[in-house]
Amino acid sequence: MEEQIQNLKNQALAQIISSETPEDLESLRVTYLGRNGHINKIVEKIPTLELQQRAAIGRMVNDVRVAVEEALRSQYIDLTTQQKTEWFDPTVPGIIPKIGHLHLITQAIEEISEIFQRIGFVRVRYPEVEWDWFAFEALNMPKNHPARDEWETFFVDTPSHLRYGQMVLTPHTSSGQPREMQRVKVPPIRMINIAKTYRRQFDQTHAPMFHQFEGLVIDKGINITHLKGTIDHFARQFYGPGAVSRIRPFHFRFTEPSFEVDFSCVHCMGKGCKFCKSGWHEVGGAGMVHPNVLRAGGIDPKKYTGFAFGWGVERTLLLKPGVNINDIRTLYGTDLRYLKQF
Ligand code: FA5
Repeated sequence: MEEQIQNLKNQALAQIISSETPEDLESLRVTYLGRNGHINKIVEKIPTLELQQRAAIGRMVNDVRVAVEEALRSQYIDLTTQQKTEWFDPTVPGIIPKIGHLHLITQAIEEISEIFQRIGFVRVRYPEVEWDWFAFEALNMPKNHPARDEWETFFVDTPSHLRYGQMVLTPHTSSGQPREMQRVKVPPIRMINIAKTYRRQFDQTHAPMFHQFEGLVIDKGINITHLKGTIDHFARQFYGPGAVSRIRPFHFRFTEPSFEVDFSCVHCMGKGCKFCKSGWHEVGGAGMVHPNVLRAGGIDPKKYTGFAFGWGVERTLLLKPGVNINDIRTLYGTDLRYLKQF
């Protein structure tokens, strides 16, 4: 009986090892391990054996069952992985993994932050969803003031705050001015607030979501020359040594006097060319912080003065040579042919 079991094991393992397909293996499994298979046939005979033989034969049969199961499993793995690797051609060139990079707006934001941080500005972030009070009221634009229209604001349909009014999507980073004054409390303040901003605008030069960067400096004795020096410094650092800025009189409720800020065209350095028409590009506004805004932020306008500026990141970026698009919305597209150039 022992010899018969040993022969059965050898025969089963030999057949398993030489089998060539998973289907062959399945038929061997039925032949040896199935209900009417060879192993069960021996098991059925065990009760007919002498008492002292039964335990030893039982153990032997069990060892054979385990060996056959293990051989079936390992041969199956061999056959199936062999089938897959059979077609592997090591000479086929590999697939180069796609490596991404920061989006060019993010790159611009990092560059802008670094330029201002090097001259002592502190980067801060204020909410993308803001209260009316910070976006307008504290900036000298009382309720129903027509100047608010300029900001084509998205209002959030939630109950108003008792003190801060309605919830809005931040229409400009100037809302960071009163927030920063309240945070710092006692000047000096040198803030650079870069954030997403939202307006109900959509055309070649306007996106409903865009980015602004807001500078705010408050201290004793701050005047327009500090503002102009800071703007010129930024122009040289961002566009190159020859770049200059120009400020033109304008009106904002939250600065007095107020200006619009232009940078010289990098292609013609202010002479006028096909990229700029007049030699200049407008990037945003600036001015000396209005006393009412200082008061709203808890700062005494008799002791302190300050300047502020707020420019569009995208507009500022588009003036760089090489960016070369005539529709701001391209920046938010997913066309990798454009994006991967940067
Ligand atoms: C303001 O938002 C003022 N808060 C700027 C300011 C700050 C003035 C501090 C004085 C002191 P204005 O609405 O002009 O200003 O927007 C500033 C710049 O944001 C624009 O010149 C433009 O560069 C950019 N901008 C405005 N709207 C859009 C838009 N829809 N898409 C892309 N860029 C925009």
